[in-house]
Amino acid sequence: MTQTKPSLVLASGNAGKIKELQTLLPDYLLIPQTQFDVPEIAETGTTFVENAILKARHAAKISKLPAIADDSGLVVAALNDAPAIYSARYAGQGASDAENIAKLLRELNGVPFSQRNAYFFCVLVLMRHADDPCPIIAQGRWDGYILEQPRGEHGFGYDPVFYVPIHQCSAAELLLEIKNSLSHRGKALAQLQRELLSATENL
Ligand code: ITT
Repeated sequence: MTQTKPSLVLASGNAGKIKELQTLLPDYLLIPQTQFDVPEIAETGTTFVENAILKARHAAKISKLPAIADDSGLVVAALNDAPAIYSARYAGQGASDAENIAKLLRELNGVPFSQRNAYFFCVLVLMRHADDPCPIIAQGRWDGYILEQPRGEHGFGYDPVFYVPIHQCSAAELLLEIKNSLSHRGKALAQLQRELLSATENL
């Protein structure tokens, strides 16, 4: 007998995230929010968790299905923790990954490698419905350093300048499976999945 997978709306317009989350959650049917004509919502929060809740609630409200959102970014110590929640729009609204990377490298110009430590942070929020008073919230962190030049072709966002010490390469030089096994998103997903096991029956 074939069992249908539970559906979750994925409240993201970022193709890189969608690909990683689909690989990480094979037991769920993840439906990108564009299929429900969910427009992007302004990310007006000041923390990752606030923005993730805003996005999940918005997608659940319009689709009338459970929704999962990812708010994530890069936190750089030498830049007083910027760009963080502004990572996607660091070089301005609608900036490309290349423009954001170029700005990051300009801001870090002259900073020695030992002071270029940084981490990616990811908050995942699952809301069973738009008025869910108890959303499932999970988070993960991935530590590394910011390189002086981009390297590698995989991944998205700041991956080409994020140095991964244990593999001695950039995140964009890692295969998707390896990145997922180490990353902020992979760790947040593992935490979320533990919670989901018990929550699924309530979906
Ligand atoms: P959605 O809100 O539609 O999901 P977004 O790209 O605007 O897409 P965020 O506001 O959460 O999402 O911004 C996340 C940014 O942080 C993303 O655009 C990248 O620049 C960066 N980022 C997050 N995770 C990353 C990763 O795994 N690798 C590289 N960069 C990442």
